[in-house]
Amino acid sequence: MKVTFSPIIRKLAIATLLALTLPALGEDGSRLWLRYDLMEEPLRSHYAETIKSLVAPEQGETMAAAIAEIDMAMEGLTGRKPERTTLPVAGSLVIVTLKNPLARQLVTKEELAGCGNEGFLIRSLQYRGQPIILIAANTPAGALYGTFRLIALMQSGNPLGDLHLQKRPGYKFRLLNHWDNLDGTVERGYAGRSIWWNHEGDEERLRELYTTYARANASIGINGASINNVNASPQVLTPEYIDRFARFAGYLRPYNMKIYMSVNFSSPKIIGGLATSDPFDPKVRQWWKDKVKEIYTKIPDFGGFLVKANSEGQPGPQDFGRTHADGANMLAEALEPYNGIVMWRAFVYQPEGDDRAKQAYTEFKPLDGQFHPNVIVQVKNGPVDFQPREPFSPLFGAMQKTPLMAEFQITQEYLGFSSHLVYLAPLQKEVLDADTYARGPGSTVAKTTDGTLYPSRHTAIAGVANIGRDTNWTGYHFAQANWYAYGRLAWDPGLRAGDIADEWLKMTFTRDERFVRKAGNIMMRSREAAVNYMTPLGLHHLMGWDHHYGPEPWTWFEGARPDWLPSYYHKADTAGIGFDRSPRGSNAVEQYFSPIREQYGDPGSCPDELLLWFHHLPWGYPMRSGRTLWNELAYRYTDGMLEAREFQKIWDMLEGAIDDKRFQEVKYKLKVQAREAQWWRDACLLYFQTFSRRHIPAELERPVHDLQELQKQKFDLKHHN
Ligand code: BDP
Repeated sequence: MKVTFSPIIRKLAIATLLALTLPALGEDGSRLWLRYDLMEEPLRSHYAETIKSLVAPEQGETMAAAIAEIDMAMEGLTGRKPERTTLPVAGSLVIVTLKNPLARQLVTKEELAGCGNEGFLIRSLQYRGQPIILIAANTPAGALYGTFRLIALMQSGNPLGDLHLQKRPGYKFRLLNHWDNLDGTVERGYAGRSIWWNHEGDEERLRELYTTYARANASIGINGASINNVNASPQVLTPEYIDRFARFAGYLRPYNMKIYMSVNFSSPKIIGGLATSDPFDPKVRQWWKDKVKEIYTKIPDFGGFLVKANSEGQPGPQDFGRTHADGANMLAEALEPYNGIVMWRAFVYQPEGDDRAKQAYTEFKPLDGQFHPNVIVQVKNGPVDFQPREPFSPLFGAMQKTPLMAEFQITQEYLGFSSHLVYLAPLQKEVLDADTYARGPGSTVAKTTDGTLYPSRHTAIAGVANIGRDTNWTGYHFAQANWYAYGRLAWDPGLRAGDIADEWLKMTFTRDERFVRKAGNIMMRSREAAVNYMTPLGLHHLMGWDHHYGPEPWTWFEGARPDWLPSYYHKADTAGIGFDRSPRGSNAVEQYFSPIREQYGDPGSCPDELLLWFHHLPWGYPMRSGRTLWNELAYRYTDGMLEAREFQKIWDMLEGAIDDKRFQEVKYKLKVQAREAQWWRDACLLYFQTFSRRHIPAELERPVHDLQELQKQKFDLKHHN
């Protein structure tokens, strides 16, 4: 029998079908956490009732951005944009800055003083007996951040009944560092080519791209980005490229984001035609002043320079017998009249040093107090180089007269690229919360950098971006969480990693409680799992030396001295394993304050997690767990591997809770991760086994690969790259 439908029913059916399938089809990750899909009841009505109209009387592009955002969010979440009214009525959302007379009726100047320049308050209030919601700030930027926070509250399903929120950022400059090259490649980028460079195309599409980028950053409070690689091409300072920077600055400006530039110290010679780039040469100093003036003519709110100097072959002031301070101060002087800043990196790496972990402190600590006030020294979170786990850099707390900023890596250079799910907020928290004891107990890294312990005009934090041209921006849906969490922590280092994960999951996937709990559980376990299957117990640099992907504990490092080969970092030998940084060894522990110095310096009190970072110990060394060191190593590797398998099992339980496209994509990546966790474990254990001359403990599964197989994998990987 042929069933026929009336045209109206047919239309309705098609519409319903489209409504049901479109969001799912559209779940390609491109909307990040700013997915304003229709809320279910009763929340939908609750939000629609609570925000029926909008009072936002101020002009300006940042206010306009806030208004556009709340319109978009309300339309998406509730199906209806708020009406615009001039005066608050029942159900109005009022967005104002202190400048506006209405603000002064609703909030006092003193109350707003606590919000600083970029903070805000959100309150449920009565206005002439009518319930309203107020977002108030001292500046449009604060109003924009408040608007995004209110939207996030709705996206994560919070009731809007009784709001009383006051926030201000922990750091003044909250930056992303893009390591993007002008040819469009991205150094250590795993999400496709650069969104900034060599990306010509339809102007409208590009505007949309940069606007989404800026919205995403504003939604988490990031207020600046350096958009070219720290291994900087001098070309960025040519008029042609300055114009491009200016164009990008225009896209980001409404969202309170400033543009920064990485500069090459040899620029005066290379593009300026000068005989030298010596910072003491008057012509060189003038060249930088003129350049900076040219930049500010085109970009009045330009943020400043980021500099990698005398590191990994980059030029710098030491080439002319000058110090880092001499170099930084020359640039600072040029930027000072425009309130620009210099972020001078302390990542100085010359392979010939005796212990790489000591180098930054050795070079920078003596310069404390010599930098101009608009210089911030940018210090990688650990003393070496973004390893899965490092102790905090001893420079934190040690430079007391120079503002320091922490640099984290969001792109997963040493943590499985965009193939492994590794949620980085626990790593960042571990560092920010670490106690340096610089001013006694409680002198956390956060407090030594956010102005609490050493008041300074400038406080800042940086994250190396994981963003590229991939549809989902970061190469992996879960890598978006690392961008998100970094921004949230830069705004408020006191937030908890688990809370940020929950919030992100709700906004990005679904508010389904079971999903959030289980996926959040994977996220919170993921970093420790990766540490265990890659570099447990404080080991580091066991990966391939050039590509940094996959295990190569037998690796040799370019430029390393012959006597380092092949195990400069892990020092495995027949007697034991680990880098002795105690007073008996390189004495890197001396760079820490007491009692950290003593605690780390003695294997009896050094935490297991950092044991082999600081000590070379015999294979039979008795661990706290009751195992020998060798057994503990095998145990941890196996544990990491089993965790990765467990993540697959947990994820599989979540089928149906989210759209199938993203579910399957994550499922596939988790499979890759689990396989590679085993690859890491087997390669490292088998390799160390040859030194330890020990058997893999009977209770643990034996590694499956033999050495020949390992060699093959090594070649496959190199070949592949
Ligand atoms: C290392 C990266 C290298 C960067 C360097 C840096 O491998 O690509 O240029 O850091 O931070 O980890 O400058």
